[in-house]
Amino acid sequence: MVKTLLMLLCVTALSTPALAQNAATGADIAPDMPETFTVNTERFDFIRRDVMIPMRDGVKLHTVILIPKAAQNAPILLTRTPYNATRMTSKADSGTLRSILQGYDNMPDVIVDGGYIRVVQDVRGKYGSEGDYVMNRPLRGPLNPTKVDHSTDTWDTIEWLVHNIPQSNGKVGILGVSYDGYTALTALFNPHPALKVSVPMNPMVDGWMGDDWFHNGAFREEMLSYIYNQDATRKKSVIWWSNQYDNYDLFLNSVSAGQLGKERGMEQIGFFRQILAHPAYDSWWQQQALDRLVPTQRLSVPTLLVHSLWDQEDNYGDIALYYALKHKQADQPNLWLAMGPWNHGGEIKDASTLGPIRLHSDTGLYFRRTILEPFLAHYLKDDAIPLPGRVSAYRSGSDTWETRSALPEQDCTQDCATLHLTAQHQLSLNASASTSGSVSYLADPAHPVPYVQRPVITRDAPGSVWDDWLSTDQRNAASRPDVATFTSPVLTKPIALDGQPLVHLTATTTGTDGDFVVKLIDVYPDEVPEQRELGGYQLMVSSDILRGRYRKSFEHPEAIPAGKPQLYQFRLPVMNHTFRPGHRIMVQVQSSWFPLYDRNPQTYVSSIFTAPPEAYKPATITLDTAASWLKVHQASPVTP
Ligand code: PG9
Repeated sequence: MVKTLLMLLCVTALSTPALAQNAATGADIAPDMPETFTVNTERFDFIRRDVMIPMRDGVKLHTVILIPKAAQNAPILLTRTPYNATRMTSKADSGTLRSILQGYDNMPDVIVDGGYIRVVQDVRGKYGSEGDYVMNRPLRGPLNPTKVDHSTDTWDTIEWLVHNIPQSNGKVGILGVSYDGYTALTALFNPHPALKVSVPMNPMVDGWMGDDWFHNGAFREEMLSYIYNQDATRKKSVIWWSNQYDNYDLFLNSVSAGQLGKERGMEQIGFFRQILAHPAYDSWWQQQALDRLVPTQRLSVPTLLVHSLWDQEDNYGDIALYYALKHKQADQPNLWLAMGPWNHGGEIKDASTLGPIRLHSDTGLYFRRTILEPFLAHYLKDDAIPLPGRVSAYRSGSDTWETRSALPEQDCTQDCATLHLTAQHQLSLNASASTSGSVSYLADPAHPVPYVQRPVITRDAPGSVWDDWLSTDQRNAASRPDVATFTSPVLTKPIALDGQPLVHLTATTTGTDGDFVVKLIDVYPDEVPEQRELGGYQLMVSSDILRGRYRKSFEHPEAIPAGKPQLYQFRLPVMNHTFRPGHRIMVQVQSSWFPLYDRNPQTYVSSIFTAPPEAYKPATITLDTAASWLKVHQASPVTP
């Protein structure tokens, strides 16, 4: 069991009177516990302060401040979180800062070795903080008429910190993963002058387009448990329950995500009601998307966006934001990007493997030592050289780090590789190959394609493969009749692809709605002597889903005319991968990815959240291979 408590300096005993009456004899007996126990911290290497910092509206936010005893003129590293500041700063039964910071969203090597003062704050409405919680509280504006948001709360916090920590040098950096990366981004609005650097890692940026809640309109129903745990109570005191071990059964039996949420009483939760009310990309989503909002201001704080190439939760937003900033102004003097072969948050852990694949080194350590530490030190301590390149990118396949001035342009127009689908289930890089014909499959919502091998176990529960599902073997999918598979010949030379593949599918369906999942896959050679279990492994390198009703507009869904060819065009997540000689390139196309994404009934209904059981019908999907391909930037081949 995780040892917590230990760093809470004062523990108030629950027993009340100092002397309790002995019931039998009537005599007094002294209890063991003092009313308040004070931990002797003389031999700790840090000072802990638990404070309530007042915000401009009077609400006080619980903040843990950890100051190395040797600190003098030290910069502050701040994280603002909905995940319990006390838990995040109480991980060990030890008096050393390094042990205390072993918990979520801490990097003892960076923080302790760097001599930083560590500050972790509960956002308003969560755990020790006062006020009301709102999921990803929108910035002040049309969706937030109050005087406060995360940007003002960050400003007020920094103002307090720089005036109340005498050991600090008055410079603050904000950083964090996922939700805590989202709060690091919101700090960029009207930033406090003492905020010198922001490092949003795997931040949630646009919950509808491609981060936690939807991807291109398909709802991520595996996130229902997160919403339940996070939003039903302040301190996660009720948690998601299920009477079924396999989420595949649970979600199938519940018919729709809306129905399951209702069965769990989730209509009591404001954010769930918002989700039900906003299935399309309407102004409610648009007005809180940070890739739209951040570029409305000059990026004045040096910002390092950190992206995981196998991020199972937020693999859209930071890259969308990167391009949005670059489109606004090609030269962004305060923008940096690092991306590596990580799952969500993998960069702050040991990252020597990608799923079962052994990498050449601990890529998380490399990132922290050679990218993050110098970046922080340069802006917070003025004593190190700046990063050599604007983009530091790990090239999977060849296991190398690259330094570049920019990502390739978002939609490839130069040096592009086109991967053509053929009617013979081949994938051809040759523009003159014969591709005419079609490939069909039957998509049946009664037997959706599982996104991982069953049983599908709830994220965070023992046995769940959630963290690594993007790097799981795709062979199970390839052998299903409702997954169309297209494979290249065995490569004789390396092919290095990077940027965001653009999917261009032309298809008909016998239904009036439908989903398209496209997966770009590296197929390993049949025999991999140094790691035999990788023989024939099918590793996704970029994949995503498009809900067919949004093929023309994300805001205004439209039924699909049955039997009429339609274009389904969308971008896949960024990749930076070399397919090596002996490997093959594969594309898989399927119409469900369940139960990560809710099932499309394949009959057009106004909201899939309330689709009745009779709307779920099998449909035949036919891909016109002559008009179906993927296009992506081809980098010069890098041979390891
Ligand atoms: N991906 C998680 C999340 C971020 C923002 C909103 C909801 C969920 C997280 O890991 O924090």
